[in-house]
Amino acid sequence: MAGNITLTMIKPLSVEKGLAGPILAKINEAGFRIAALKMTRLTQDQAKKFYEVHKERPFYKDLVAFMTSGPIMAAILEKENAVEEFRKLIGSTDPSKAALGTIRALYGTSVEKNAVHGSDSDENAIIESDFFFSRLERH
Ligand code: 3AN
Repeated sequence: MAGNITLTMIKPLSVEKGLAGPILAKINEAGFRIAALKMTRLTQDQAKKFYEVHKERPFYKDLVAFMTSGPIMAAILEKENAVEEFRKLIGSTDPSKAALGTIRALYGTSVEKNAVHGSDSDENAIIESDFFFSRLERH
C-alpha cells in the first residue's frame, strides 16, 4: 500500500525570491495537508548527509553549496499516495522539461535550482521526515 506522507524542501532561491507563500498555496490547492513545517538553514554536514546518495555524482558539491546558501523551508505533507502525487505536482527534475503548471515549471530556474525537493519513495519520505522533524513537531 502506498504511504501517505512525503517530505518537501522549498529550496534557498525560492525562499529568497519570496516564493514560499505561492508554493505553499499550490500545495494546499492540490489537497495536501501540512503536518509539519519549519524554516531552517542546512549546515554543510546536514546537506551532505541529506544528499548522500548522490555523493559520487558530478553535481554533488555544487548541490551541497547551493542547499546551504540560505534558509530553506522543510515540510511533511500528507495525502493518499503522497510521494507520487507530490512528484506529479512538482514535475520533472529539470524545470525546462517539467509539465506546464507544475511547481518546477512555474518557479524553477535550473536542474539544480529547481524550486523544491520531493521524496522519491515512501521509504525515503520516512527517512527524510525523521531527518527534519521530531514527534513533537508533527501535528
Ligand atoms: P529529484 O529531486 O527530481 O528527485 P534527483 O533525486 O535525481 O531529483 O536529484 C536530487 C537533486 O539533485 C535535484 N533536486 C537537483 O537539485 C539535483 N540534481 C539532479 N540532477 C542534477 C544535474 N544533472 N545537475 C545539477 N543538479 C542536479
